[in-house]
Amino acid sequence: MKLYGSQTSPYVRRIRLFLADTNCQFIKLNILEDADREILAAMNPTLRIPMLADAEQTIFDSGVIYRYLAAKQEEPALSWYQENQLTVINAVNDSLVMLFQCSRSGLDTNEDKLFYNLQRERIVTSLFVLEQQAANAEFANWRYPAMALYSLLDWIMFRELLELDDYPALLAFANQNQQQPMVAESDPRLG
Ligand SMILES: N[C@@H](CCC(=O)N[C@@H](CS)C(=O)NCC(=O)O)C(=O)O
Repeated sequence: MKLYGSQTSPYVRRIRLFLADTNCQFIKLNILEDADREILAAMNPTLRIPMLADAEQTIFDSGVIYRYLAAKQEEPALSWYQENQLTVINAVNDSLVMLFQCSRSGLDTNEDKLFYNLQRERIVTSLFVLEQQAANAEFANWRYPAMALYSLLDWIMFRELLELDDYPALLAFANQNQQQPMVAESDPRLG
């Protein structure tokens, strides 16, 4: 099996954390660089990472890759509640990726514009719920939702996208999981 992605992507990292105990090969791509972009385009028309190549199949989208791997490893399925947790984590992640790309395009995302306001509002409402859930120790087990949350939080800190001081339970969760398998090797700061 080969996982394609970047060192910095939080979507790639959650899969790397899930695959920590396997010998899946990690192929590092810089998707903004021509040669790697050709590999990306040949494998995934959505032009996003991660992608997983296994035998004849290529699977894309981290959520689908997770379900594929979980089925292969005979992991118990996530509950609907955990699926909702992932949706909330993804909502924050997607909005932050979009704002980050806007910033990188030279746009001022602090402007009072509908698009920016909608993303900021979603980020706040979603992080509020994740904070409550972390305070209730709902991410105490190092399973896929916790891995996805950890990858998001550490990416937020790495890119300095948000001040997390208003979310003490999320910060505590991030601190408590720094020693988990594959966390050090998948640190976006190594990218
Ligand atoms: N829903 C996708 C989102 C993946 C995603 O947004 N990946 C980002 C990197 S963090 C990406 O490839 N962005 C490229 C682009 O937006 O053009 C998943 O869960 O895999």
